[in-house]
Amino acid sequence: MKSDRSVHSEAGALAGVVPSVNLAAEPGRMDFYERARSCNLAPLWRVLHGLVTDQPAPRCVPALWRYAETRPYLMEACKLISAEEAERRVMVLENPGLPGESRITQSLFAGLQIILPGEVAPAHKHTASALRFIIEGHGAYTAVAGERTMMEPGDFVITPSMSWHDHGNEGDAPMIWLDGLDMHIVNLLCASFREGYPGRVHPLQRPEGSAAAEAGHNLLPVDTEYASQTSPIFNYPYRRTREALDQLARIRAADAWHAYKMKYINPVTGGWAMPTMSTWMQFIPAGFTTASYRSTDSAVFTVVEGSGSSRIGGEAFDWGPHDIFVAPSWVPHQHTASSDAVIFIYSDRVVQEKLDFWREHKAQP
Ligand code: 1HN
Repeated sequence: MKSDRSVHSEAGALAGVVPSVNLAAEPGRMDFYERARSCNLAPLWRVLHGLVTDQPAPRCVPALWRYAETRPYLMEACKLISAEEAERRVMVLENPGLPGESRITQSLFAGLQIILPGEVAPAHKHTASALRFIIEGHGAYTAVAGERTMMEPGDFVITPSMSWHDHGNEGDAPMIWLDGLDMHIVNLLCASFREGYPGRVHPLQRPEGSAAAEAGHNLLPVDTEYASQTSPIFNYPYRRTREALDQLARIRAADAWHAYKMKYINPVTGGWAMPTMSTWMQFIPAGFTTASYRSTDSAVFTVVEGSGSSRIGGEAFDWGPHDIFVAPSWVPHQHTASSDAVIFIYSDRVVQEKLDFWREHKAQP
């Protein structure tokens, strides 16, 4: 027979139980539950409403990483370990609601990578796709599937699933970027593979600029077949993104919820640039406050230019250039720009759309 205390703690663990379950009758069912457990059986009625929640119940919480606070840790890491020894010298942005899980949201990874002049991050490939959003520095390249691209602040660079990639810094200052990866989605589905390249770097197979020449001008070579679901453009340069937002802001009024927000697209399909992570760049003019918005995709925001503040749920976060913050699934958020602000955003929206899950709600301004 169970002690009173264990019966009480059992009842306490029943948060999420079906409301019609008579808790007073539960002690009389314990023997059945225990025998069932020995046969790897469990009663659904004790867990049902925790499994199927009325609305999103993210463990991920609103959070902000100030660049002034994170950058010194990146510099210190450089004194402790080389890019080569680390394979990738990355400090993981861990959501405070998900400590030790290498998650910035429940589905997404974020980290800040630093590479010093002369260093190489050796070639490897994996099932997970990666995006790089360049924060600081000049003169570093990434090579993807045999083609190099030089990275500049504000550039959005893609490493598709299972493509060889290495990075190198040929400049004279540290280079820092944000890495966004989908490995938690890959791992949920138990589909992860990884391989290291036998050499330090993968051989170059195409001249720099090939991808941009083929796919970067709203034109595609007539007979090329594109089998991948990832955009053939693997560097979306900031200069052109910024110009696009500038032009949009000249010809139309700001949207109440998004101000000016443009999505990065795959020119082959017109859809999102990556199959597992949606990406956008947003421009919020000085003095503008966006109306409260929520959607089922948790999103990661990286400030490129300007400063302002965001309300995310009940919390307020002030931000400036290179700060990174998170709005969890279904938590209402709104932004106020105190100077012209440009923000890079990524989320798992594209996955949710493909699975018919995605929802949004726009509060009336
Ligand atoms: C990775 O391969 C890179 O290639 C960066 O630069 C960050 C985080 C987790 C797993 C693999 C890169 C990563 C990563």
